Amino acid sequence: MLKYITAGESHGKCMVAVVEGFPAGMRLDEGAINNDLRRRQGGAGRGARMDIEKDEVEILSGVRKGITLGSPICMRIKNYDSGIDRLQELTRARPGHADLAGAMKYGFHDMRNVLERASARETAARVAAGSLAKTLLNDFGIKVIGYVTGIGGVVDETRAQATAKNPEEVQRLRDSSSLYCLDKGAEKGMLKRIEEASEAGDSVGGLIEVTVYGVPPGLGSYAQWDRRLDGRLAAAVMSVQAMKGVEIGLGFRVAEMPGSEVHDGIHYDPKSHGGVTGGFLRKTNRAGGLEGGVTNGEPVVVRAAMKPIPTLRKSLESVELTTKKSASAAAERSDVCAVPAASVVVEAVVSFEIARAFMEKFGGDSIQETRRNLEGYLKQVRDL
Ligand code: EPS
Repeated sequence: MLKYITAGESHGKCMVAVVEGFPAGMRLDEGAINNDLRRRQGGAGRGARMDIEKDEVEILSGVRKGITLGSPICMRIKNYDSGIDRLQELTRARPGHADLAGAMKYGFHDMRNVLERASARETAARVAAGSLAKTLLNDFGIKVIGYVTGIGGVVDETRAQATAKNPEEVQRLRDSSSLYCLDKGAEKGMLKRIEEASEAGDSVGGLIEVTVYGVPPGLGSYAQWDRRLDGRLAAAVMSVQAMKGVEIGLGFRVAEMPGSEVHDGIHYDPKSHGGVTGGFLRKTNRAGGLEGGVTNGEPVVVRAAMKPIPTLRKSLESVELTTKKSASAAAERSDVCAVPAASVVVEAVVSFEIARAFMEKFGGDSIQETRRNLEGYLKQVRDL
């Protein structure tokens, strides 16, 4: 089974991702991983730490002459701001961070022991793993694109059209925006909101959407609760630091609308989807590409809500752990808005989960074997 773990503290020596179960025979695209790492460091609203770090992946195992071997792939990203043992104690928990809950759980008096691992710095390792998964998916014509759809209450209302546009156009729009947003007008309003928050010593959250194009039908399963792909995607996305909500397709809006306006009618055109769905198609995609926890061949659409970064210059109320007296929360250096960066992380975890479901369905120890299995299955779908 395809899986990964990460290791590393925010100001330790490095961040590490180990990917296990990756098939042999794939050309590993180090440049693509580094490009995603660079994107994760960017986006307007980032703080001073990102001027220090220069995230680049070093591949330590699982690859020979640029080709995967089927063995675990270990990837390391160096931390330049790495003085973990010299950093001062944290005894005034920051509301919204893992500080206090983590201190109670592990019995730490110094909450730096919590924040170092809870920090979103860990997402650099997740992006490396997700980017690797994305290379695998690209090989099979599946494209995963994450973009920002809202910041601090300014929402890109045009975003719903992303699924109708072709993926190249969506990626071009995303990559030409300083906030990884598809609409210039909305971007302007979002930038203003970040500036206002920055001036006020505050922070802002936002909305992220990820669309997966070219997914074959049949990933995930309705046969058991923990095989439903919508549930697995939701868990993966919710596990990203600062996420507070996840939606698939119409998401929460389904609760307000009648059934006749929620479900996607079924049509048939043998030429649709390049034959991947056996000719079945939908003219709408309100289900976000998932029915019964199984992909139906339409683009998978996942949305996430990110809370504002909880480290504020304008400190929140807290309690000093030693004296138990009221004190303002520790005001560490921080980002004002990390929504663009988080869109790269959500794109990465969605990519990994789709790749995991893809490998579960088609299996194979080598890419060639996986491809044979996929082709056999697509013939079965066409002959339905
Ligand atoms: C983070 C706090 C900041 C962010 C960090 C996440 O770091 P520092 O405490 O060193 O100023 O910059 O994000 C990253 C380092 C990163 O690579 O994204 C936190 O507390 O979660």
